[in-house]
Amino acid sequence: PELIFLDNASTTQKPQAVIDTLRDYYENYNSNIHRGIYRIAEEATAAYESTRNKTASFIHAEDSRSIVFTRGTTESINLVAYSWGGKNLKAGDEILITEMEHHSNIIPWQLLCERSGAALKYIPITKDGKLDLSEPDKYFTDKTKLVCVIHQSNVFGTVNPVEEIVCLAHNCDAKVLVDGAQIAPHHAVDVTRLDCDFFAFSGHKMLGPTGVGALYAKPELLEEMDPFLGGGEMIRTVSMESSTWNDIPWKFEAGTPNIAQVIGLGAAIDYLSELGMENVSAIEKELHDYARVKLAEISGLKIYGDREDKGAVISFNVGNVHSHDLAHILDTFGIAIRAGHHCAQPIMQKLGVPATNRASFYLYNTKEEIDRLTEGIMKAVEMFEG
Ligand code: C6P
Repeated sequence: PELIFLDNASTTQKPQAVIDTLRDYYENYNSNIHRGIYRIAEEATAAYESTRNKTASFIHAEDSRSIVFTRGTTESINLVAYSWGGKNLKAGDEILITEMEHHSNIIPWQLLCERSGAALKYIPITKDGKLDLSEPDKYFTDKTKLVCVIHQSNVFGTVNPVEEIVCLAHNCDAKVLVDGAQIAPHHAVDVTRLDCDFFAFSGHKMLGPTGVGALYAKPELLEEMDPFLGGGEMIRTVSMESSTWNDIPWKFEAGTPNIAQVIGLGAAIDYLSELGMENVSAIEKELHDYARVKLAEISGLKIYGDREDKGAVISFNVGNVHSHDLAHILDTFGIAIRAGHHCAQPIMQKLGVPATNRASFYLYNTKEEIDRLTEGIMKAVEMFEG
């Protein structure tokens, strides 16, 4: 009960409503979906498919066929790399990403470049944690076929100008994939207004269970893409020689999916929708504003990419204290923060540091917890530096 959990960019705690929903499925109607001709199987199918509708409304997608359930952001991005990238990229083409990306939005493109012969280019970041879009013509060219960008940085909290990037990309006929892992839990998302082609996010970072997330893709793209995984349920017909595919989005959901987790994600979306995403953002902004002021009181503490207009994520180092040591000492005070490279090693290289500490806030955190964090850091620094 005393735990202060400030590692919400990594994963979030779950409300009782989500835990109860998982339990209800396993206790009362556990069965496979899309297959059984009996009552509980129909109930499970309806609950699973109703999450698809909720997910579409949550991110303002017009057509629920544009929502593919995956294991999370990482799988969603890999799905696009294989199924869209495999068909559409060749030597001479370019994939444009940024120096701010999480490894999940770097590695799939490096692998795709190896397979296809396409080249990977990076939009640079500035020292203060922003994308440097001052010379767009250098990066957005007629060779650019795909642009992949993180919406909110998991290291700095910077919210990138995705609408502007989508315009620049579409002007050169490139598709855009948005890594929405850190935006979907914290701010209202409207994929229709953004006009992005793909949007990936994870359920566990927005109060939902682990093992579930989604890929939004424009339906016409899903129609023309090849399947990602082969197996049951993604087919229409199978003969010994060849097969035909199910309709979208089921063409991309091979095998028995994470049924309980998808239904649990539906409960998380209900919870957030009832609160209202504007209220979630407002709570977090207040926490972030407060934390910036409090942490600034600590002598020798440096915040990376510090700015007012960003998400509630603060990366910092204090004096010469190694981030792992600080996180370890804070843990002994019952405070959980993340320390390390945050799966964003190119950012660390750019900042010239091996690692940072990171405190990331969510709607259930409080100002008292931020006071305890501040006191904890001061005590830890005293221990290390005398
Ligand atoms: N970032 C963090 O502590 P998965 O693991 O597939 O749910 O999400 C991957 C991912 C992709 N993009 C961004 C921007 C992310 O922040 C993450 C996950 C966690 O920062 C764990 S490394």
